[in-house]
Amino acid sequence: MQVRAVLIGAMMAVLPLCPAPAETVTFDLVDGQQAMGVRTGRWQPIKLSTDAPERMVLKVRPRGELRYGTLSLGQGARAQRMVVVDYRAGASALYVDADNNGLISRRNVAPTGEKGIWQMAMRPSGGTDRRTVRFRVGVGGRILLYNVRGCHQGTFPTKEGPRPALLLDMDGDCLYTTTGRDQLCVDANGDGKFSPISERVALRPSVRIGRQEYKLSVTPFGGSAQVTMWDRAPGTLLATIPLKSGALGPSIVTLIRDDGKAVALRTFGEPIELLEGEYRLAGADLQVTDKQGAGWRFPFDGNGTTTLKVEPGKQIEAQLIAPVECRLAVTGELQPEGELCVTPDCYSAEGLKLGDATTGKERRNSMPAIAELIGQDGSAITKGTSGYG
Ligand SMILES: [Ca+2]
Ligand SMILES: [Ca+2]
Repeated sequence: MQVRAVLIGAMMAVLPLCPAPAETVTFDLVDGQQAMGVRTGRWQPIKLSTDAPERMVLKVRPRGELRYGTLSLGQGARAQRMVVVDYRAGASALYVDADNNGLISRRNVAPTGEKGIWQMAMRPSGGTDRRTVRFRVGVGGRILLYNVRGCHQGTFPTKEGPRPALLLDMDGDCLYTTTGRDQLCVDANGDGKFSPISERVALRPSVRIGRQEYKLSVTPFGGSAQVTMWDRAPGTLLATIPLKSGALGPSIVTLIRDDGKAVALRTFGEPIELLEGEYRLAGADLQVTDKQGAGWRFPFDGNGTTTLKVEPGKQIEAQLIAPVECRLAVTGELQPEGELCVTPDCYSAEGLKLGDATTGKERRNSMPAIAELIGQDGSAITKGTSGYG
């Protein structure tokens, strides 16, 4: 994908040039099973195995079958700590290597709580606050379930003033990250509740709460956040899908903006207005008419690796979905008397995977028109399977 930035002087003149100031807000740990009516600490599974880890010293006498798993709390190499379940139906014991020294002794036994729930206070790696972690064994003893009790509570700036807010660690690693399932709740309308649609959102570098968008940077353990109210300004994208020959029909390229919003691009070869932000390619559905007049359809999907950065008052130009390259993938398993199938998978430069191309109503395994689509080195790429007896 080639991107070129062009400044549009006329647009710059009408756009506000001073960004809103960032505000630092603080969040405090609330060690409760509920905060403002929201349940904290979702149960997370840890897979248990009967294979003992290599570096482990066991100084307890097992009464049942030992099963091992890994709990990850905090950040860095020391985030992972071993858990050992001495499994006996109805009378299991749990050991947690909370101090992370690879040694399991009587000191590591988790206190038995009510309803078979163990409870231990632990400091996540790299963090300062001790967290209450609760455990229970799943039915059959193949998984251990745990939850980290509590969340972080603070206030969040809105145009109507500060509003109550919560940070929720939804994946149980004691960290607030923008790549996982963690969430932010802000009672923007001040009714004492968090609307699940407009006031409870996935934690991302930019979030929309109510009608306002914010840029957001939260410290890993949730103590504070930098918050900037943000109104996205428009920029311009000139996207092209280069074809060596043939003609592009009505096609769609799907982009996912940094706030998770999906945008369908349908205009190619002429500039269109898009709100500023980082857009990631997430799919495409191209319709191409080849030189013989036959119509082809090329579906792409997957998680594109490259992003388009649309900046206010600027135009970027981007070539999309070209070139396409092949990688060999082994499909299926080699049976004793069977055959091994090797399939060339085709990917766009952005990392999108080409699905089965179709022409007319017919579904085909080979795609002679693909060379027309990529047109970079002129080599024909066909998609099919080769067998080895
Ligand atoms: Ca988390
Ligand atoms: Ca509310």
